[in-house]
Amino acid sequence: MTDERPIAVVTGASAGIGAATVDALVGAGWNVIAAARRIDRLQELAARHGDHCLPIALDVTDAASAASLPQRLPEGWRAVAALVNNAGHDIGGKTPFEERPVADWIAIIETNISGMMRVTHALAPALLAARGHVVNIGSIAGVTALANDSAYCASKFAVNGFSKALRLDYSGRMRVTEILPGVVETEFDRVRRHGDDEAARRFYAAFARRLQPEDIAACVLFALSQPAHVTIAELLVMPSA
Ligand code: 8X3
Repeated sequence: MTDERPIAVVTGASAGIGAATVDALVGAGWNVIAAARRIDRLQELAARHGDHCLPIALDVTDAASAASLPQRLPEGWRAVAALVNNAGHDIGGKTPFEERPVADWIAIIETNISGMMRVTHALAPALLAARGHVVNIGSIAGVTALANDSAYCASKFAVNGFSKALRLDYSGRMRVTEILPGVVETEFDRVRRHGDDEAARRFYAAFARRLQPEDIAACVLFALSQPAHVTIAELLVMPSA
């Protein structure tokens, strides 16, 4: 790869907001490393983008997988200038706290906050060298409590605190943005409900309007497209009705 396009890493890139973000960034002139656990699911996405998308296996809950990410990048893909921390889930969520094993709740924390920290830590040297940009996908659940979603809210409030503090730590050296979406229509809810399509359909149908993954990808691109003296700190994004 010899072109001068800037390089971004997107986690959780195999579907939903992650895949839409890969599409948007490649379309806007980035080369994108699309990272997710299931590399087979990244192949179709990568095939759409030819040389401008590199699929790579990444399990953010696996310390070795995250820590080795920079070394696993091929030459020409190592000067990462942006990281979009999108990997996250709410498996078992929308359930009263006592009704599920605590391990389920801790698994949400493990992916949504520990995973985000692992990948950010691994890529921090490259991002600092590039005077780069971290974009964390938070949630409205990071500033407002949602009923029966205590672990998810805890994880997203943590993402909000992590993002705010990281922005201070790296002021002048690296930009940090948090995007906080309201309800986005993806496979997120079906995964949350262990594949129950009908329950997911009912959940999204309860909202008059839902955001689409492309709406959030456009917000990521907006944040990344600002001139160097502008930091989009937080974007709270809601469906219009
Ligand atoms: C999105 C949370 O409950 O709107 O982060 O699907 S929910």
